[in-house]
Amino acid sequence: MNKLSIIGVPMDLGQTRRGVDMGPSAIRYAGVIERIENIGYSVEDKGNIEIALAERVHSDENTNLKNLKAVADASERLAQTVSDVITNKRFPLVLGGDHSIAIGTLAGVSRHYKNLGVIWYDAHGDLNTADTSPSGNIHGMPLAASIGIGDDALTRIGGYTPKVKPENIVIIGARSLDEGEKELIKEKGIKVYTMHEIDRMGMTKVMEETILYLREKTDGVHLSLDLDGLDPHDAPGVGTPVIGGISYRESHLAMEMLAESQLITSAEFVEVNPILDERNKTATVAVALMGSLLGEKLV
Ligand code: Z70
Ligand code: MN
Ligand code: MN
Ligand code: MN
Repeated sequence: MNKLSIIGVPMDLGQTRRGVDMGPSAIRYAGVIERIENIGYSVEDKGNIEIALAERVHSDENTNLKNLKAVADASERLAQTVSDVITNKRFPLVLGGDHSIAIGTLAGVSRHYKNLGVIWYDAHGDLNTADTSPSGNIHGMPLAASIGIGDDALTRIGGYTPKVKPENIVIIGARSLDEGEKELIKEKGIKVYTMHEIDRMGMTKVMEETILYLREKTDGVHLSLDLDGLDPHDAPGVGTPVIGGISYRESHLAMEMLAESQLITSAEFVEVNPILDERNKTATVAVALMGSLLGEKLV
């Protein structure tokens, strides 16, 4: 595929820190369009999905899920936009925004595949529900919602559930999982490479196994990359940094191996928070990783 569409999602309603809504601007400022055009893609920027202002959203007393209705509403519109991009035979590249946007992205992507695979590159599992969440933040729930677990308002975006089968998911970089998430991982048989496996096996082997595993099972693979999967030294501009993460170089290697595999059919880069960043470092890292993912060559 040599045509790509950028979709910005200035979402900050899935968590409580301000600034992550500026992620799409920071990533554009870091030169994403030119970077991808230079690889040889025809790039269209579809602008941003409209997101309600946090100051104007009132919490619903019937649920502990923060901003549930506003997140669900944005997810529906994002799903439709992503789906239209794929219908037009373009590669959707979604820029967040907090990770709750994956609910909408996956709802749009999964309409087009019978056996969608997902790579969840993240320090967290994002497998919470209203019952297990320590925070009520929906950005800790998108993977659970996508396998059909959680509030109907989140699991039924687009009118169907589930979006992804648990056995088609690979989590990479996990190092901060809540108890309920650990139970769900075991119960559903979700494949996880924690930091322990990355240290022990090396990123090369982790990616070789991931690619082999998903190639057999799936007819398309979505990459959902949370910048907090990287070590905070390399990606400081995130709301919930967790030390001991994946390095910049390991991440480039992972993206280059995904490019070689030609497995990835859609991608999103989330949780870039320019207010917490150091001179737009994290957005710049995100753009560099997008370059490698999309086939940029060093020589
Ligand atoms: C915690 C929760 C989370 C991202 C933090 C944190 C979840 N497990 N997700 N940052 N991207 O509140 O559910
Ligand atoms: Mn906002
Ligand atoms: Mn996440
Ligand atoms: Mn995370």
